[in-house]
Amino acid sequence: MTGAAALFDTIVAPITQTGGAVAVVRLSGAKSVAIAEVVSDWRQGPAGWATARLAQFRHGDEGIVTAFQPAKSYTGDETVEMSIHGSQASVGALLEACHKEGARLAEPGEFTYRAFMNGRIDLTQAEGVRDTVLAKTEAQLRQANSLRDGHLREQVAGLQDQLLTVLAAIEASTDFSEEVGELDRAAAQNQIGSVQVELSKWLALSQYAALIREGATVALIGRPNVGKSSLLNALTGTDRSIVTAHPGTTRDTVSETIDVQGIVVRFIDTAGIRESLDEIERLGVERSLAETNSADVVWFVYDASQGWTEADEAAMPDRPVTLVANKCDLLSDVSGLPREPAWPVSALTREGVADLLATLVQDVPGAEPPPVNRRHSALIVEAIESLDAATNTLASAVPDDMATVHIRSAIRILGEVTGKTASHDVIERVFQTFCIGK
Ligand SMILES: Nc1nc2c(ncn2[C@@H]2O[C@H](COP(=O)(O)OP(=O)(O)OP(=O)(O)O)[C@@H](O)[C@H]2O)c(=O)[nH]1
Ligand SMILES: [Mg+2]
Repeated sequence: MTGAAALFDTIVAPITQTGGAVAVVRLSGAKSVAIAEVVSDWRQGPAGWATARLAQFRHGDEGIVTAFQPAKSYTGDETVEMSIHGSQASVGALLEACHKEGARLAEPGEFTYRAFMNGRIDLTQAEGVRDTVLAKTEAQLRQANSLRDGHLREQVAGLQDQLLTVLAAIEASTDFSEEVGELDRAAAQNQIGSVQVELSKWLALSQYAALIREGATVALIGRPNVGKSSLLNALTGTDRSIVTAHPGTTRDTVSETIDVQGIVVRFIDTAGIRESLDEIERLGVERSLAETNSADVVWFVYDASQGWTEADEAAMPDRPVTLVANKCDLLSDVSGLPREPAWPVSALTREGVADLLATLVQDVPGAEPPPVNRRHSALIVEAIESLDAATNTLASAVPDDMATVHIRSAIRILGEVTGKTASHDVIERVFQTFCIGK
């Protein structure tokens, strides 16, 4: 995929997972039709584009062949898609036959890479394709669709246009000051400011986009027997974790993932924290502490029926936690909990469990966040910095055209988001995250 010459190869790969009843093998590149005509009895014919037709394959299978002309294909190159039976044997034989006729096995993401190189899509849309394939929740799918539809591409282009207008005004006033007069600095600063405001808005919401994309991990910690495992089971509606009346039941970390209003949340049940002579338990406690450090959120569970004890205090980690007061079914009144503020719950009756879950998404704004991922937000931070430098220059005694350097750099950085001005390395890195056949 690296060399420019590789773009002229005809490539082939299954675009479906193996193991299904049907598999689709895609050929893309100038020799696609010619190869398909050798490996099957299919003939393109005079008006054969985008028409599905049954064909017999030389390796013995039969299936449907559809050819796409470059202007209308996914990759922007001549493409043929062959649907055959999904067995490994049949797919393998067809790939082998295509290979013999000169097709090279496509690398992961190479079909989409070609679509990008042929200008059919930008880098954000390519990322949208990848995210659509990987989406597990509806919210992830909405974000992916928005990227793939070119939503971010258009918005970035809009901001680049605004910056180009400012750039033109500055350049005109420095090059043709006699004709156009002095630069209206306030107006230029305002225009730059409005781009910065928009970028900052994206950045502020990007943490929610990340939450949707990457999900969150919640570690359940606390001393033994307070009901962490019971709570994991209650939260996830499973019997994932073993529950007994004996303190020290959970020895290893146990995790279960659920969808909380579109966010993939992985709950991690841990071994109760206490000093122990038992080596297995001690190793379990070490793992609990490690999970405590790496989780996005920590729920510290205590047994409300016993009150807040010294052992609870001793087990408290040195990081912000949400206190969860479990076994509230054993209390007649939860208004005066032994340690506040805490979320009163009962893993037994499930009282309060839904409210506790809701705390994970309470700060998520109702509106859909822009589909900004980590790669984009790092660039947005850089673009904002360049624009800061531009406004500072315009506010100083330095000649106005010094600001153009910073504005140009902001435009270039935004171009890295869409891939227009991205280096080969950056582009490669994006496509390395793709799966085969995409
Ligand atoms: N009444 C009542 N009992 C509960 C509740 N939650 C857990 N228990 C009981 O408390 C005991 C310990 O529960 P576990 O879920 O195993 O506790 P744990 O914190 O995972 O304990 P370790 O794994 O030993 O650290 C069991 O007998 C549970 O049935 C609750 O909300 N109410
Ligand atoms: Mg347990």
